[in-house]
Amino acid sequence: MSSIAISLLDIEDDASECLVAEDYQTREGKWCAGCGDFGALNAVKRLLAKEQLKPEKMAFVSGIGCSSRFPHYVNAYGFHGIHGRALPIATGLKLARPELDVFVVMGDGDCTSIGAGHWIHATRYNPNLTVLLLDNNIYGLTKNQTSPTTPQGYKSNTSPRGSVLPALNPLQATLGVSNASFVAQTADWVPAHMYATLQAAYQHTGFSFIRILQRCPKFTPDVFQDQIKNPDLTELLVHEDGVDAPGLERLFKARRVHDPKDIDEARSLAQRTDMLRLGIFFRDDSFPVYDEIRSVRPVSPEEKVQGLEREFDRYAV
Ligand SMILES: Cc1ncc(C[n+]2csc(CCOP(=O)(O)OP(=O)(O)O)c2C)c(N)n1
Ligand SMILES: [Mg+2]
Repeated sequence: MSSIAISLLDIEDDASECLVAEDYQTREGKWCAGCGDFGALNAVKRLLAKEQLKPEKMAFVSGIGCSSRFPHYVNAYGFHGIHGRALPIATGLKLARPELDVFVVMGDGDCTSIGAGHWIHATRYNPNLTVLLLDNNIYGLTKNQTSPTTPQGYKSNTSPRGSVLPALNPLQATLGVSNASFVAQTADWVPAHMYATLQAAYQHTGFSFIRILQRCPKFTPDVFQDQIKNPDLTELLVHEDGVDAPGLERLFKARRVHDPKDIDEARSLAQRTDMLRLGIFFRDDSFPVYDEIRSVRPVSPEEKVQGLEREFDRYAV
């Protein structure tokens, strides 16, 4: 079930070498034609090239799902992990190797269903991770089961008469957690916005949570169709501390100035369903970051043995 994907191209450690987006891809993504995961991968590759990140200095951690195939395609260290467990794996990695840039890729089932407990606590721990939730509103890999984010009434193999509950809103849930420090929403069909959002998330110090609305042409082809066809149903959140990209103002007429420091407005906007909102809902760099306050000091084998002996002595009878 779990496997480790290590994919480093043989790139010489030459400071003068400039990597382009294509240098960060190892092979063609194995997703269906029209899957939004392709767009997310492209945006990530652009980010890595913009930041000139070294493949050997970053890691991509995922769970299990179509979206979790991501690490196989990125030229970096990768851990294609266990369903729902990407966040604790990534948190442990960041604690042990703070010098690495750690990215996490999860599906909606991965993050908001089996991994929900980890999601809440990772948000509160606020480790310095860039976290992508690829939300196609369905379990894709296992072929069409209702997930927590499936819209009410939507039919699937597990809910043939339609999902009975209102969908869980990942933005609302994340914004409700103490110490949540960065929450944004973007969409795979607005690549310029997705790229700008990834850049802002990467630059944020702490748990940068991005919900990427992701098309699944196979099992949820309808869920985002209205918004894709009619840009007037989408409102961009804009601010000097938010994200924007050239040309977006021509496509999206509805723009709202929202200060990402305003948690009350962020929560109120996240729960509204009148329009689709893209942008940074909340960000605050001043919150405690777990890997900074609890950094793990490297321990030598001798120190480990001494520590064990101390503990054995303590419990000796
Ligand atoms: C512990 C465990 N439970 C269940 C599964 C089966 N399983 C694999 S992927 C998946 C859901 C994938 O959906 P999602 O996380 O939304 O990712 P997507 O495929 O839609 O990208 C499930 C239930 C598993 N691999 N491991
Ligand atoms: Mg999914």
